Amino acid sequence: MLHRRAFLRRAAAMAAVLGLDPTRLLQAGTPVAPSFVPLNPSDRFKEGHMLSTWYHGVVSNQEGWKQMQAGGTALDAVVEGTALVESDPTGTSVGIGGRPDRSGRVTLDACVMGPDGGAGGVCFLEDIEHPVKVARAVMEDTPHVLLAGDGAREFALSKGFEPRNLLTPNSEAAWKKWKESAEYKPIINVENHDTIGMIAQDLEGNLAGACTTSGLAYKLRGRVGDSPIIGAGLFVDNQVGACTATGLGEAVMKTLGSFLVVELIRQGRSPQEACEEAVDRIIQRMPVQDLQVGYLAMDTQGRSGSFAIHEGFNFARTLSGQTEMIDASFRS
Ligand code: SD4
Repeated sequence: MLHRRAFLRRAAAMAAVLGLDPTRLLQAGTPVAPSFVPLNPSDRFKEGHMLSTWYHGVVSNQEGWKQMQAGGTALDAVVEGTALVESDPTGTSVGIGGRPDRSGRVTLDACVMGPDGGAGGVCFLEDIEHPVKVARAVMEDTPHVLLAGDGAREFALSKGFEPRNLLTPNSEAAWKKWKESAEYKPIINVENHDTIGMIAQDLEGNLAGACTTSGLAYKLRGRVGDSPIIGAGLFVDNQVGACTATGLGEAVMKTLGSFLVVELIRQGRSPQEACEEAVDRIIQRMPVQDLQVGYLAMDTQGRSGSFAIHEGFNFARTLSGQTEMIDASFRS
């Protein structure tokens, strides 16, 4: 272990090299990047703030606002808001109507996080309309965070969720047509852009988030994306902020994108700066011409941010009950 005096000497020398005030390095918890301003805990926003990915985010946010008006928490808002989208058979990558894997079976991923640091998720789940509600049950009723496949299905049934066929005639027809050429190109903007990620801050100022999807259309059987993975598709820290991701899950998982965004906000970046940096982290690591990723983030003070690799990512933002659709800015 480094002796304290040696540590102080080393810190002072490092500060001299970097041209920093050495006392800053020695204060516990001082951010290394001095130009960013940490959040002030007393500035919590308490008028209701919601961000949801894509066009169907409007419906989710409206439901979330209804929940909040009726005394619901941020967790109620995100679970009930995203559950509505899961029930919409016209959506092609969430719940009912979600495109199947290449074997023709619909498999779903979802997770939730609450303000107390609780987290729950399900992945590779079949036959259940509301994976987001099962994720909430995993969080609230088990000591675990993530249940997969048959185990997740059995758990859902034990909780009273009814099994049902999620493959709609439309989805089945699209899958059969795809099989004729069976060309699998996971270009997110073209094939698959309905995942819903939703983050919210309620009237008490508490944060929560949910993310639910059927994942990539015609994926390999067993493929799980970022959406049920805490820190990848979703991350919430009630002291700092929340983030959710949409797009090619593999790129988000390799950079643990949502955790990264929240961590950057903790260090003093605005939600916008944090989303941009997380997108750049992907761009620095892999070729991105055929992949899309978008992040949505908020902090505790009612500020929001959004950023994508390419043009085309949009989202719904609700502040104090007023909802608008916004086109995210992008890098290329
Ligand atoms: C996945 N991230 O399974 C999801 C897909 C998605 O908009 O977000 N589509 O990789």
